[in-house]
Amino acid sequence: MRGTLVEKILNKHLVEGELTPGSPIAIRIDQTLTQDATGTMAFLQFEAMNIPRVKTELSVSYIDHNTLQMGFENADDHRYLESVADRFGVIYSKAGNGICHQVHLERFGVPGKTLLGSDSHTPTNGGIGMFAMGAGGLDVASAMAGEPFYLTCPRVIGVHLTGKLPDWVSAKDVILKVLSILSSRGNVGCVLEYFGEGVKNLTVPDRATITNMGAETGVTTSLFPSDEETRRFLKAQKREDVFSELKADKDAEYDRVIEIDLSALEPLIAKPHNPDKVVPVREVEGIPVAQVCIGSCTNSSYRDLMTVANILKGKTVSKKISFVVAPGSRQVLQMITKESALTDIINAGARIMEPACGFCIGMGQAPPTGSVSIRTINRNFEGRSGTKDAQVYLASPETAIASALKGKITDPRDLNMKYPRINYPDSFIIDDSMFIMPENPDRKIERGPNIGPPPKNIPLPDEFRTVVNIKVGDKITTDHIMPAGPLLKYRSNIDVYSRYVFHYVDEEFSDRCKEYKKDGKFCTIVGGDSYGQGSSREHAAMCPMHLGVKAVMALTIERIHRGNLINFGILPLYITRDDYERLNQGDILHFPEPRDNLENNKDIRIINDTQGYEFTCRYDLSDREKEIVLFGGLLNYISEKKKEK
Ligand code: MIC
Ligand code: SF4
Repeated sequence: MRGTLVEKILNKHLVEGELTPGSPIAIRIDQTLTQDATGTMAFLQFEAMNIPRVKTELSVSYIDHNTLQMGFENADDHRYLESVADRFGVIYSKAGNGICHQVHLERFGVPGKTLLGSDSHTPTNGGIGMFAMGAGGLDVASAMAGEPFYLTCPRVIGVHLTGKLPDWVSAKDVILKVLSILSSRGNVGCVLEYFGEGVKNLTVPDRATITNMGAETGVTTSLFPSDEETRRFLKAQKREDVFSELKADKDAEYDRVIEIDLSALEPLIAKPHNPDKVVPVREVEGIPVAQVCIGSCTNSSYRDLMTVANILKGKTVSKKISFVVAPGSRQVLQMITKESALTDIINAGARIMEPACGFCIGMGQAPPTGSVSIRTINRNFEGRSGTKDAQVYLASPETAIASALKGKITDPRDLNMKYPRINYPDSFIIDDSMFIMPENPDRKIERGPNIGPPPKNIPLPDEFRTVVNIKVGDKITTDHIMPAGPLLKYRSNIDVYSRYVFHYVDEEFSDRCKEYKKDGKFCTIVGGDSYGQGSSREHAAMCPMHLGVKAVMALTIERIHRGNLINFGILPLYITRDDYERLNQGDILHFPEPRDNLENNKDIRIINDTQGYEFTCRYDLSDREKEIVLFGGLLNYISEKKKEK
């Protein structure tokens, strides 16, 4: 990693360890962001840490995921978050102000700083050269408490960009190309660093689309250099003062280099149900479409919506489709209103949503049964849209809009019109009136009846028995483990939310956990390759923990989810394909000496009581992570460490 931008930023923030790829390090966190769906629990955990004021340079609490307020629960969460932000010194971004990543890029991101967010798409701010990572809420809470963030020193994959994007091909196609090369698994512990002549031909919003969806490859983060283009963007946001130039050395050493010639790209699309099922649009053109949704933190910038508006001007979309547009931020909405582009979009037949995550997280706009939906979002996991058998495709705004006009999947180059190449103006509308600045350290914290305390765990027992409660296949996402959509309102009520663990995979999972608990047994989850892909939601670990899950055994486990398992005292264990094949749902597994195994660096010994054989599981825990698991999770660890001081 010598000479890379990653090395330079990490060097400035390193507080523990050495910058040797693969080894554990700790870095100082300058900024944090939280959003309502993960933030409520993060702040409840922050409260449990008894720290009077956040210790970061800047922390922002966004309301963007669940803004529908179908009932009091959600509105109570917002009120809680507003009061807690005021009390602890956090900026509060009201519902309607926009999606956290887009707004953060516009108003707060700073090149060269570190950002930790309780959302997996936090790397969006890598578009202006931040080292921005997603993590579980508890990790973000401890960063707000001034603790460093622990991670594995990454390997740096260089993405060498040359050329210039042709007409009708845009940033989404670049990241889809990257996904087609790297796939959505096997990239844990890497960072994507973009460099080369082609970089200057991409604007900051383009770069942010690329770093945003880099999350789908499973890397720790993605980042671009900070250059004159970055300065121009910050200047247009009236924030030129935070600009600094950042770039890798000419002879920087990358672990691997991926070559992408922007000029040679064509419109691409990801087929259901994974973002890495990428094919040229040409390969699937003609498939009838029921819905087209433009929005999400990936593609909802001024450029994206102006492109859409310019293509639509004077036209109407196909009568057969439902056409939905959600701007990424209030600034984007204000800009497209000012320039009358919003009128063009409305005239074309759009349903305009407020600037929020909305349909991206299954909050509304579920497509009809078995239908095809083309979306500019970043994830098309099965069922995430709210319709189990919907066929969701991911594409650029250009491809989405061409498909909306024709009512079928269409390569935008077939629109036979001049490509509207959009740039942003010298200055955006700056209106920060929907931020609430923290003022009152004595503010009373307001809690609604749906807000429960964070669940507690016991230290890892000396010996225990678990039942294999579920055995799932490869690429199980956190959406499978802990569904969102209308259930988001239970994010601060763990007892209720836990009833829905694996709900759409195996409805009886949580009932069985409860039965086993009565019998004095814990549970194990057996997973395949790339277990825990996707969202940073710590509920995918916290709720299983609450139900008595003590171990996850999988072929591989994705980074953020692995961190969350550790934070909640669940053993993240690795098994071989043979072990995986041999284990059955219902098997009783005896852990005769797990503490002793961890303390003595030995593989975890397990006896399969049901089938009568013994096997061992590997793990890759640092000394600190072992201690956390032994204590039963990060909250217990922090309070024990405090006692020791
Ligand atoms: C997502 O895109 O899956 C989410 C919803 O933004 C999640 C966070 C959450 O589950 O609250 C993420 O990406 O981390
Ligand atoms: Fe929101 Fe979707 Fe972005 Fe997640 S991916 S932050 S749900 S817009």
